[in-house]
Amino acid sequence: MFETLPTPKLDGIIGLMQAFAADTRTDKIDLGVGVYRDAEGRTPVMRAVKQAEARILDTQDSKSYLSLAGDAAFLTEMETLLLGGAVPSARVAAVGTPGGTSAVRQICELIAKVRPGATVWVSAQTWPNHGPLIAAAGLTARPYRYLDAEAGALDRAGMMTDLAQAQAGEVVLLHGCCHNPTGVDLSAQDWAEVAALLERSGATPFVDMAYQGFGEGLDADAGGLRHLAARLPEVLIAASCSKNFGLYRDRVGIAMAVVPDAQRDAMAATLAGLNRQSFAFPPDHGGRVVSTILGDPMLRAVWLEELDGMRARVQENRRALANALREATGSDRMGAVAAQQGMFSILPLTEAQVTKLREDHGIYMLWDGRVNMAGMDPSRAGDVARAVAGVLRG
Ligand code: PLP
Ligand code: TYF
Repeated sequence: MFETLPTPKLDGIIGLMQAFAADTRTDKIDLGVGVYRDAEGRTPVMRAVKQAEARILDTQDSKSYLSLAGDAAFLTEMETLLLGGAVPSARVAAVGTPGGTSAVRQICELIAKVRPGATVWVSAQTWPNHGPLIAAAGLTARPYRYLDAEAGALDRAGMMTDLAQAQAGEVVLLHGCCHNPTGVDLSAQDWAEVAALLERSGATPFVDMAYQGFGEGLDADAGGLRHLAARLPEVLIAASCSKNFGLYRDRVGIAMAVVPDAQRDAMAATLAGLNRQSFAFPPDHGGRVVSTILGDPMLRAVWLEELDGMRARVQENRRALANALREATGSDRMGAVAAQQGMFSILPLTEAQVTKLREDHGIYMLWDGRVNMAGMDPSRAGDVARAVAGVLRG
């Protein structure tokens, strides 16, 4: 029956991971896939995670099924981490999902249930998985302007003009913080302006939060989301614990909807039903690690200290690369890299220049010039900057 099955093109980021692994050059540098790396280039299991896992190993007496929504303690702790009490719990419905990817997909399926084919506005540059996940649920992605490439900053006027066209029954996808791929985030004032636009139009915000804690800090990074939740009747949320708990392959995420009290129970049952039709019970182990850490003051302190260290390292790498680029190019054209947030920035390179960096210098980045700031040790910033300056000169 599969004689005519075509070979689909898979995720380009994963292709790049495989190419990097196969590259035998010892001085190669991986600025591709978005995983955190320490000074030795490792993606370690966080200390608090190891301790929580040891505790779970000792005390867990059953692995029997729980509910379709997953572990209640995980859902409650995540609600507090994300929303910080901005709305009463009586307005919040949530389910665990296998990673943030699945949370995005489940929210898209939720939208499709009430508005088949609905428009989802996405920033013109966005995570390469957003388009396929939106399309898989039969929804229609429509871009809004986002990055002012020249300034390395928000195209505020372009964004607000485009979002003013979003209507009730349409959805606006926003990155909660640490925008992937640009590193350009909204200020508190920008969030307030977006909230005012959505309040006027009745369009529904959908916040994808994959890097809480990597920008300015746990609460500051959720400030925009909390503002929307406090002000608007409906907010959709997909969050990932892959980066801030380092739980990537354990697949820990949450799909959440903030709705008026009267719709909360229907929403909770609908989200649970969506889980049932795709995988039934969400994976439990990683979520239990998260709730064990967040629910214990000692483990929480250990986790926060390590997360603060990860954020500081990414910021240090940003400054190191911005300085090295200034030195190597003799210009401040890429100076904005220092001020951007989270793991990613876009360097102003063509796809041919990106290919040359990979082939001639063993420096791997995404086809659109996206670099993962955590992929590099500051001691290699000079090598990266000189190679980038070289390909820019042609
Ligand atoms: N959303 C964005 C913007 C991301 O960058 C990622 C990747 O980490 C995710 C969602 C989901 O990641 P995961 O499925 O690994 O939790
Ligand atoms: O953008 C990234 O690199 C991360 C990791 O299908 C990732 O978000 C990449 C591809 C993918 C899922 C996660």
